Amino acid sequence: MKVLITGFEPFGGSSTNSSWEVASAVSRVHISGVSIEARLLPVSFGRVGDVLKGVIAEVAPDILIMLGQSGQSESIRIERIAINMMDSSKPDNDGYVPDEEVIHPDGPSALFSTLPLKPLRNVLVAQGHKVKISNSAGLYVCNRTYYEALYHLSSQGRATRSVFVHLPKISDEWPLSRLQHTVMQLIQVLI
Ligand code: PCA
Repeated sequence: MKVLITGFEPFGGSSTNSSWEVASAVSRVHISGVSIEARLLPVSFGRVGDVLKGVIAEVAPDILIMLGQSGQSESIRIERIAINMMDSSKPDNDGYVPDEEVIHPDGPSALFSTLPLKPLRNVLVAQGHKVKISNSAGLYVCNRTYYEALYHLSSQGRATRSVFVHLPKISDEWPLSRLQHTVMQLIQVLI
């Protein structure tokens, strides 16, 4: 069983990104019969799709978990939907600011996670983790990444099941160990 877990480089003037801190920490944990590969993604509307396709081809995962940081979030958000749109008032790390741009003109308006999210959420909540299902990953680079993954995997006919998860910033309430514990549990439930 192969799990690919992605995180992002810092953006918006921060020096760290909780998604990469967690992805790299989780990939160092050993679970028998499971390989967990972590890869770093650029916060770039223009480049993230090709980088993601490259790592999917390289790792050929059974499960793809994409992590992103959402500063405002009070809980860990399991994202249900990716929207075929990019829009932002803030530039990405290449200085690009999209204005209501479609990601794939031939793609559907929205694509959905290929994992059973409610059972996953229910198990994690029962274990005491603070997680909820979210119906919007925003329209910034995380949403683009999620859409790209779901579009690419389905057009390639790959059986990889995937989900995007937004994490809060690391803080006193959300130390790295807590975020890591929830993501590790999420992987345990999925495998
Ligand atoms: N969060 C951003 C992009 C990279 C990240 O970690 C987002 O929510 O779109």
